[in-house]
Amino acid sequence: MVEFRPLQGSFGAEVLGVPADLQMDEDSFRDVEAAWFRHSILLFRNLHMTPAQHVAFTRRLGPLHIMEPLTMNLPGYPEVFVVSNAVQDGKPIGLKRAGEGFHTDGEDKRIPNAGSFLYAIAVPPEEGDTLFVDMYAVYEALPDDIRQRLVGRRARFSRIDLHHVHYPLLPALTEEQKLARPDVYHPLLRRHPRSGRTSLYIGRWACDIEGMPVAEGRELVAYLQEFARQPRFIYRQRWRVGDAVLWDNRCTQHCATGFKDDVYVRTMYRTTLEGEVPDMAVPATSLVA
Ligand SMILES: O=C(O)CCC(=O)C(=O)O
Ligand SMILES: [Fe+2]
Repeated sequence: MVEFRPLQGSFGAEVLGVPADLQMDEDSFRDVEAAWFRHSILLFRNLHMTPAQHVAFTRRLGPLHIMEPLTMNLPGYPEVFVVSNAVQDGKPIGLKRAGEGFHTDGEDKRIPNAGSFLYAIAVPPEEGDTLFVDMYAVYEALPDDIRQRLVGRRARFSRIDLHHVHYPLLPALTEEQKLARPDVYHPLLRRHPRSGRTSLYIGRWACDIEGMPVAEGRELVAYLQEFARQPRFIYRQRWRVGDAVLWDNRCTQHCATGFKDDVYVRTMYRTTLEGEVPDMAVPATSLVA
């Protein structure tokens, strides 16, 4: 029987009683999926999955997204994106220092990714944790006056404006790259299509707020980002080899933390779910009264 052991209140659960290759019957799978919508992140331990099994499990949750360019994906498995500092035959096997900064995957795209499933292949003996933020809890804890200001609002997410801030060591975006990643607007209060719950939807590519003076929008975005970083909303995943975390990008944020990457190797395989255009939540009157 599949069981779920809560990680931090209702946020996150460890899944017990599933096969190590995650190939399970339909009833078990439905239990796992329902628990995912209840807890937003699921931790699996001691897995032994081939890349094909990793892909097969994720595909049961929805259509998969293939990360482009394909240079950072596992050879033969375009659905498996590699986060790693390892170098093989003089070539990096994956993307180094991915996701160091609170974000939700694909937030800077018109159609952000619904979920991601990260599997630990090699981990350093210390550090290299991932932080996950419960954005339902953040929304519910916001001061009333702030929540009121967010109703009906969308934030502007911009790679173009923030590329040099988040990737100071990378070359500037070319005109072609800018055209490929235009600014997008997403509702700040997002309704989850499956749980029906409202979360604060924000991440590191958010700049300012549509229809608000730029400085005021910037200040509010900075306040929200800061507010969401409080330890009471955060679960810290300390990775062991064989761990995998399935997270919901619609109602969580995450942040990779550093480690001694000149000393240790850290390699993670990630499958990514396609998503949908975010829905704006119309908050219950009791919360905005
Ligand atoms: O490596 C990690 O801890 C997370 C990296 C990340 O942001 C991701 O895979 O989406
Ligand atoms: Fe990420």
